[in-house]
Amino acid sequence: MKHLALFLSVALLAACAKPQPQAFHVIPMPADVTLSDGAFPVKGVAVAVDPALDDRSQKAVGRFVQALETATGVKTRRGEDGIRFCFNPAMAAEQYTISVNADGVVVEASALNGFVYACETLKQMLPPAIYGDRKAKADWVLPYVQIQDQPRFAYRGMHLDPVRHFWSIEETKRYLDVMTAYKLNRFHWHLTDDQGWRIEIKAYPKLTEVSAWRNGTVIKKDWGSNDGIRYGGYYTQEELREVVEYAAERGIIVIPEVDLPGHMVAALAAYPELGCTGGPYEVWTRWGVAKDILCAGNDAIFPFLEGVLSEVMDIFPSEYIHIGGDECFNGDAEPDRPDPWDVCPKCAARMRTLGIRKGPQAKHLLQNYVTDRVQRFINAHGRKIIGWDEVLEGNLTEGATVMSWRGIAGGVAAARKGFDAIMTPYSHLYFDFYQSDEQELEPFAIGGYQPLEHVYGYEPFEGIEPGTEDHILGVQANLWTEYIATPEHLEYMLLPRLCALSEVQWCAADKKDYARFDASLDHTFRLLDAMGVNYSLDCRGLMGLERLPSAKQE
Ligand code: TNX
Repeated sequence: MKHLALFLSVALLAACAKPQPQAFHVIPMPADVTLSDGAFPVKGVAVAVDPALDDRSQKAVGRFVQALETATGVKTRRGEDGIRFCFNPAMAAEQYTISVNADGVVVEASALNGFVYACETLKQMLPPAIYGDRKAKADWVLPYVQIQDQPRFAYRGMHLDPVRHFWSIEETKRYLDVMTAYKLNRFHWHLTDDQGWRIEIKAYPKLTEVSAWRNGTVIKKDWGSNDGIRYGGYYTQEELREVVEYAAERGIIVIPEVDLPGHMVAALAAYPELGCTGGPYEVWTRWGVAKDILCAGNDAIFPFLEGVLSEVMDIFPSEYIHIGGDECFNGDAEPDRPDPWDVCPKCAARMRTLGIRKGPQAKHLLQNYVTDRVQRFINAHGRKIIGWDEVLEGNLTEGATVMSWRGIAGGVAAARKGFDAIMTPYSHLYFDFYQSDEQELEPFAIGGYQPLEHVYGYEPFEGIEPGTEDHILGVQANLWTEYIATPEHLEYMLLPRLCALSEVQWCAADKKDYARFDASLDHTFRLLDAMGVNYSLDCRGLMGLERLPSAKQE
């Protein structure tokens, strides 16, 4: 009896001594997860990489191993008895599996994205310090688990506006790092607008000499004001290629946007002959919607746009090139001035040639003409266009993809008409909006109110006509930066809302669970701390006492 008691207590002690994993906090939650008791230690673990992995996948695995060595402070070794990365050609490109048991860890995928996502899932199952850049004391174990995972949507995007405020290459790479951690795969880079031009175009040097710089910036919404500080910047083609490669190594495609024919005042400041009035124009110093746009009646805009887009397509290998198309009419800065296309003789002549009759549709049909010509040029180079949902007004040419931003209506209509669409409605996915309803305590923002749970609650198929869902390629959030001037503030607006976005993009609708997501937030915050990126603690909407757990319990 004594012996049995001794045996039992030793067994109990042994069980207790067994490393225990922490709770499962992976975001976005993988499709299938089966946890079991036990954990596999990974400090100084053996790593084996299947030589069938392509170069970028090997590199991605290498970054994971490096992170593990840095965080644990111990080198890994080669061997089959630890973590094995295996090539499995039967799997889809973004799919992966992870198996952890007493024999070790087996990761399987068929391509870069699968391996990148498997590594991020492994990292999120480890202590958050794995995302840091130094050795940390922690329980370096992986839970026994079987994971099978793949995304719901193929297009999982995040947008960034480097025009209204400029973000360095290093800051942009950090943004991409955050996207990688949450398994996003499209970076929509809004590189041109009224307040600046950010792409070096060799054929049009004035775009960087003149258009990249503005004479000051409006202060908040005091429209007559100007801070008097010359502001601007641009990316050289070499830097742009560096970002494309950095993203590609992480399974992210960079989609550049050249916004046309509106949001072009910066370009007009350098090449005023491309506008209806001939200028002079100044790179805009205020926010809002400008009246002046490219002149649709002037043939010279096409060689200009083709020259710009040729260089853009050379830099960016993306299948999709975003050509903007938003807010061409009813500019708010000069409410009493007519739209230039309504009064421009060259535009009137173009309308006559095209047989466009006067009326409310005329301007939209003229915009269709510009979009169509640019689309044909892009298609002739083997690429496709994406346009903001205004491109759908009138007659959009087959093969275009619509980005639905003014709510979901654009996406619904696009899918009904047989166009592909990306959902990015400003009702849910505008990260320049406030996250807390106590706005006076928040950094100044454009307006709106999109707390974390609201973002999380977005269902991309809601409102989409049954049978047309296949046209919804995916989901993206936008981060416009009129009122965001520092990297800390940028990250504050981005996070943790991007984490909520990632579940909208990745998880099947029945796998989403806000309570479970919310319960992982503390882990998420520690992970972001380790990455050294900023985030909002007030993202749950309510601030002050009501947010404290003690107050909740009462
Ligand atoms: C609308 S979304 C715009 C941008 C602004 C943004 C501010 C879109 C296609 N156009 O030019 O920055 O609102 O939220």
